[in-house]
Amino acid sequence: MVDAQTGEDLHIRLEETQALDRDCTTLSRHVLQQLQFSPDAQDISALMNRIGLAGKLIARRLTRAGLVENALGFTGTVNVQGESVKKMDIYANDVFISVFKQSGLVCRLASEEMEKPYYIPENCPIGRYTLLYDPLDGSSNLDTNLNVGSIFSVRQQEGDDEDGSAQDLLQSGRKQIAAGYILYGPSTMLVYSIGQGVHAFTLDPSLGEFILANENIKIPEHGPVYSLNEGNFWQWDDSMRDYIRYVHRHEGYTARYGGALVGDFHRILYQGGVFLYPGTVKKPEGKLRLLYESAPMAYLVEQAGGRASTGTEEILDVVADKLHQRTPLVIGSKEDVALVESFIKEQKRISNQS
Ligand code: AFP
Repeated sequence: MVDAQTGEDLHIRLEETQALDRDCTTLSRHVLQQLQFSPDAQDISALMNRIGLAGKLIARRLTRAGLVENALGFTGTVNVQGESVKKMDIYANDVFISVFKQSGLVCRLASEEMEKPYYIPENCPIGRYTLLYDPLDGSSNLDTNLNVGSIFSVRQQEGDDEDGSAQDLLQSGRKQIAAGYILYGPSTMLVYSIGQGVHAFTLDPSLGEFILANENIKIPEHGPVYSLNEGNFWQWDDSMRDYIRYVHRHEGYTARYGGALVGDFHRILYQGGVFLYPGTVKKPEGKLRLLYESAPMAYLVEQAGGRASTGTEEILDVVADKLHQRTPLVIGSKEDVALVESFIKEQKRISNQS
């Protein structure tokens, strides 16, 4: 269709207008739109903005890490989980702390890299939130320039935690008021939820802004991908081995595993399927941390219409009994999570009979 006066193609003009609208939805504007009538709108928007800033700083460092002396490799120390710490883990951990200093928003940060939560005295007591985070998830991928991510979760600060033991954090994942992750892949993406659906933003490096890419993402009810470390096959119990034999014998399944939860989960969020990190004989609770990894991802997947389970219980119902607690994780499309659970149930039935 052509404009009679200007001779301009109206379809092109319309497409340009729509493209402009889309380009203008930044992360903070999106949060404000979602929380229009809430008294917390400004605070949550500012908080998400700071998380976005942390993501930009970490992404910038990662882009050049191979060229910067001393950016990669190990520090020579081990963290509270007994894992070797990488220099980038420490950098990313400190970035989150520094972006929240003097913000007046977050009183305390708890991360898998720190034994105890970090208090920002100048933000307390006005800071009403606690940030829990995994600063650089999948950091073993760094040596080979593969994807990594940051995972975050926001909870209301409850009480003043005078003894610093963070007992108030030992509650179910349903206490989270926001959660999400930043994926450092070919592009940097931030995916978040504040309890009103799941939304994805892509970092436009020329603008330095996270721009809305996908709104209200819904995970398919079923998908072809199963994602787990099959190298642990003989460490699992029979139920997991039976599940794997089942997917090997049936058409329509395909394996994908990248060794970083954020990337593996991101694929499943868009394409459907299931990610698993089950317990092993030696470590029945598996590898992933409840408060920093499993619970935030569970919050997202439920918001997207999927499920997250330990295999026997919804992840969001699990009450942590310590800050760095681990938990088995089965997360993804509803039908695929239920299929895995059915093998666990069957195994229990057989063991109870014998
Ligand atoms: P790293 O941060 O030590 O690389 O661990 C990543 C992670 O916590 C999670 O992102 C992966 O899904 C999982 O561990 C991979 O563990 P495996 O190497 O045992 O498969």
